Amino acid sequence: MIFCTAVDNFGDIGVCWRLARQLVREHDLPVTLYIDDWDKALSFLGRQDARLLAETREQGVRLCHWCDAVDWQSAVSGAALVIEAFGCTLPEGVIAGMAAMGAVSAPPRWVNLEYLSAESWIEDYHGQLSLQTVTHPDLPSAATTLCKTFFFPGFTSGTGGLLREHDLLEAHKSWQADQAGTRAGLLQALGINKEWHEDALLISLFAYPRPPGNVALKSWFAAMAEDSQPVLCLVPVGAVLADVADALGQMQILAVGEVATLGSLSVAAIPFLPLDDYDRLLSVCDLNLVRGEDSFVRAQWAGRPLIWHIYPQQDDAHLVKLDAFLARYGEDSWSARSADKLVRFNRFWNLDADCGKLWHDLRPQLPDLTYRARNWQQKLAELPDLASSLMQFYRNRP
Ligand code: TRH
Repeated sequence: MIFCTAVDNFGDIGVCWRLARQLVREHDLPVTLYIDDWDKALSFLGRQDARLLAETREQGVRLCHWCDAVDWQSAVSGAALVIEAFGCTLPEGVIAGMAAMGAVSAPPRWVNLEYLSAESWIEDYHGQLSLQTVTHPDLPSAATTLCKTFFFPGFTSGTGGLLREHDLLEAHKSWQADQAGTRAGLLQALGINKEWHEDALLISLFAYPRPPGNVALKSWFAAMAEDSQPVLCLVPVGAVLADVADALGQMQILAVGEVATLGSLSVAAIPFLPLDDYDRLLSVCDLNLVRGEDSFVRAQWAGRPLIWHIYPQQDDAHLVKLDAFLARYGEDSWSARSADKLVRFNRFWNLDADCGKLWHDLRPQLPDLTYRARNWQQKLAELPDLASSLMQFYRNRP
């Protein structure tokens, strides 16, 4: 069983759904995924037809609405593994149900799946236990102790690794083997005319909206407008389109399928793609701007240079996480020149600073950065994927 609260946006649902689907497909487990924001989950999965239902099935996963009506004690009985995603608070009935199972035989394994970070401290906390004493009137004994394990995704062998389906890298390989064909097919399906993309540098832009001004976006767009080569920037529909309109000096927000131009730059609004189509888009772009957690990981599997808009946190805690990632991403054999440009652009992007000059420095480095991004992808692929790590932990139960 997986429990997911949708804090905001789509990342929490995206990660939980991807994990659930992989546990079914590749590990043959029956999986139930409880999600509190039912409407958001269904719209993410394109399953609005199930809006009035309390549960449905999708690709072998049992999807359930996490709501007050659920009898949690019976829902959890028989579960072998309970995953609370991102420290969401489990319903009391689930805890009591697990404790009741523990009082008579073995309780389910209980895992708190944490957020992704490249910081080195997570290796110390990955796999750590927390003991919880549960008292409940329905329990046969006065108190039962449950044990929760903290599970951290990450970039090193001391962590749980990253979500990666077993056939993902093969899929990228075949999309990229005929890059021009895949790209043309995708853009045609999106209704984007050939005139916009032949010979253009292709960029995907998935980012958070910012307070009025959006210096980073404005300065970057202005710099791309001056490029000697055409650029096509694809923006999946979302709140950032208001910033895009502002950066283009337009009053109207682009509707899906519309293209606007500013010098050498063309910007197209595209639909929010189904998960697997989004992978294909990342695969054939020359540069991907991604955000949050899941799209950030997917861009790394695509083996293309990326700019990461990290989820902003209080007291700028996210900047520490950003630097920890950039330090890992830029280490090893990176040529100082190209890595430095990418690292600086990432920092300026997150600080909402002027990215204009940086873009002119970065663009010529993209071929080298593509080569580096592929090496990074290969290095990450040497680690076990997150679902397999979880399975190993689960099977090694005492
Ligand atoms: O949407 P995000 O910003 O999500 C999260 C949440 O805000 C969460 O609360 C926070 O904790 C976390 O970031 C760090 O970004 P993310 O994680 O990339 O999630 C977006 C999901 O949407 C991801 O699964 C990829 C998917 N997606 C598509 O399926 N199609 C698309 O066209 C796009 C742009 C994304």
